[in-house]
Amino acid sequence: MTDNFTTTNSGAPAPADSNSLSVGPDGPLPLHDHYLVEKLAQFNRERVPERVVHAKGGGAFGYFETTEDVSQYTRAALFQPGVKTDTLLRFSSVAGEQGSPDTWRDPRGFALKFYTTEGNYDLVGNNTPVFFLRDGIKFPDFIRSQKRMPGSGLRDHDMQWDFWTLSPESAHQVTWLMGDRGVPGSWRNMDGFGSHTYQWVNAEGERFWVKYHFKTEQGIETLTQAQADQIAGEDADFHRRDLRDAINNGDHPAWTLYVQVMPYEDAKSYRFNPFDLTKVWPHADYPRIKVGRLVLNRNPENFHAQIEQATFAPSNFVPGIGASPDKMLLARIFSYADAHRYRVGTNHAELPVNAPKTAVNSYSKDGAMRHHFNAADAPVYAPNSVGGPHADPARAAETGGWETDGEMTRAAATLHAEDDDFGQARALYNTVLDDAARERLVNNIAGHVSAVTRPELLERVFQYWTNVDPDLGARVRAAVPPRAS
Ligand code: HDE
Repeated sequence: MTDNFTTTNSGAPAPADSNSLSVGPDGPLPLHDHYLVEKLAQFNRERVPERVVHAKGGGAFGYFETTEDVSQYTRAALFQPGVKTDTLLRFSSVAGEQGSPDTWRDPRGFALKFYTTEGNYDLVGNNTPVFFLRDGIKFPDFIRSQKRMPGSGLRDHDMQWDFWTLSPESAHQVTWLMGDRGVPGSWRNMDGFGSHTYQWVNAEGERFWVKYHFKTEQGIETLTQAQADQIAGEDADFHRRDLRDAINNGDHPAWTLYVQVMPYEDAKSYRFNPFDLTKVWPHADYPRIKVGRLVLNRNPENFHAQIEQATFAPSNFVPGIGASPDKMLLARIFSYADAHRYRVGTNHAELPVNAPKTAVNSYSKDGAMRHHFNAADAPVYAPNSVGGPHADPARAAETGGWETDGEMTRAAATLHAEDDDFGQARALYNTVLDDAARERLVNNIAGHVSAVTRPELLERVFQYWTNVDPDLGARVRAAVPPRAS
């Protein structure tokens, strides 16, 4: 067996593993000990900035197989019957930093990359079908209210509830968050959602609105607050470890993908604004249609290279799939690629984990860490008369998008007949939860609200929950220990 000798980063034999170069065994260290310098300098540069949100997570590779025929709704190659597509799925929590416990109460990210034959398609969702906000302009404020106070560096329940009670549109998602689904038993035992409304376009150019539902085949499992708190103290990486071990043991988790499909014209008159991210489409209105199956069967070989540096972007669409007038989605379409250029680098899409399986035939060039380059005589501009790539004219003619007009304005979206801030949270509380789940919801809220210090804020919290449902409001008020005045 050849010896396994250490080298420098430039491949030369390393001079030593345990001793720096010195003048005599007891003397000073000369600056030209480039190997000592290389080791220390490389060590200082081992981190890329963690994700400003969704920093803690884990993931695995797998495949998606389209088992049904949904070609009447979309021409996307990956969603044609029988097509199997490699995937990467990253799970995450939202507010915690890289080292935070997996079992903190939080929504979970469900970021899915499909390496399709038409380029990468990224569906970057959560484990809940809704979100706290309707307009991305409030997102930085929302996330800051869930993280750390500028002075103390501590998280603060006053800050969280101040934001939520002043943003009533958050009520549906906060009800989800404070309920059982706020702490999944594992990433394998939770559902995933696209959350937003997206657009599918079929081969004839007909447009449809869709919502994605990934139903876990492992069954839903959740942790009580007490279980979550105990595990947080014992194993901060509880979910990450569970996924890694399951796949290593050949226990490959799977989800069945369904979509709800709304005919294009229905959107205008539907009882809810179908593009409002704080709302679901009741399944009785638009039943779920089965599409296929997602399986995770391969762990990452290197966590930094394949998970920490993985970049998912809602802007990564493929033909037959597009955006919708959901203001949150439209803001995300800018933000993610911007975050990746900053966090991982200009050429992040060239990293193996982010690179498409199809050829990149673009005029992008140079920039830090550029790896791919075109032929020496390939033109660097378009239009050109020397055979460089040009856009397929058929693409420009593709339908997609939506008709719209009106004066520029800053205003909330037009309300539909049943649009409000609390109705769907009320329906969740009264018709989806059973008595035991309602009891746990009350206790979880009361436990979290008990750390609120400002009396007038506490009154706003009680009113917030009373607006969801008077019974819930009364139970929360009764469950929160009175404040010493
Ligand atoms: Fe994100 N979000 N987000 N988000 N988000 C990021 O991208 C952002 C939103 C979600 O595993 C960031 O690379 C804006 C909704 C997941 O790598 C950032 C808005 C949903 C992940 C960002 C939202 C999500 C992110 C942070 C309001 C569910 C992790 C670092 C318009 C439907 C993806 C990064 C992964 C990550 C921006 C709201 C899910 C900053 C501006 C709604 C799963 O770009």
